[in-house]
Amino acid sequence: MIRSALMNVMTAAALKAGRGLKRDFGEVENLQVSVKGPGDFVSAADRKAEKVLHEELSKARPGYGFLLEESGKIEGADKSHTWFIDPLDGTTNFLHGLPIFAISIGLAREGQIVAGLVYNPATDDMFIAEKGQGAYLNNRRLRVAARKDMADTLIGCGVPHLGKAKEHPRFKTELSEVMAHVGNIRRLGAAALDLCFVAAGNYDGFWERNLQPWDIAAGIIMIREAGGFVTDADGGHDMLAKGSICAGNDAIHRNLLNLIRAA
Ligand code: 2AM
Ligand code: CA
Ligand code: CA
Ligand code: CA
Repeated sequence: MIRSALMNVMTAAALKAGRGLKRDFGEVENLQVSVKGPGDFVSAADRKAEKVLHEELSKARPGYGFLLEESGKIEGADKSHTWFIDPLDGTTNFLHGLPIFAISIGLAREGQIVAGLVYNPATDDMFIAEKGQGAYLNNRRLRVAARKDMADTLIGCGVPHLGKAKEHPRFKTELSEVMAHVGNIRRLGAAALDLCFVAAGNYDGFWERNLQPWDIAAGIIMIREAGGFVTDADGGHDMLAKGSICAGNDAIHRNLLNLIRAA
């Protein structure tokens, strides 16, 4: 695998921010935590990592715009490029000492996602993908799972948190519909990593609603470059705008989409 200049920039920024996250994860009990809303937390670790990512990527690619979870939108002179950044996806896991969290960096050019990186500093797993170049985990080429029979599958999902109480009834209906047809279900709590687990063939499929562009931009290109299918929960391609996602190989994606649409 030949890593592009762009991917070197993204990797260096993620490793630098990841060193800070690793340190903070080691003494998570001392971190300053604030509440954004019901079931919605942010810590000093999220903010520090975001600052490093913004600084490093601005230095390397001056003028590109940003959409950052904690700082929001930062316009750049270059209107054709936007970074979608989640400095810490899986904050709840992080704060509970669970090593299932990641930095997520997606890059869009003229509205198309062209590169993605998801890095878990706790496990040193680095997922990268570039348009037309494939998806990789630590230099190993990724391919979505080949299973076609729903009864054999392991399906990931997201559970709406306390602040999304209005979404609970719909989720419960979807969950019972999906549970009636698939082998088993998982909920790990870090959407960016969840999508990488589809790309790597760990999960056969995944669905979640109420996500933000920074949660999924990198994971979307990861799955496509691993030969998978990704749509929004209505079967269209407005994942970033709608915040819903359904993914898998050709057959599993289609079956899963039908189950949640019928729910
Ligand atoms: P976060 O840890 O970066 O906030 C898990 O289902 C996904 O939902 C994660 O990507 C998580 O991202 C996100 N998430 C968790 N709590 C959230 C909240 N209160 N609002 C929006 N997204 C949330
Ligand atoms: Ca958050
Ligand atoms: Ca997130
Ligand atoms: Ca986050």
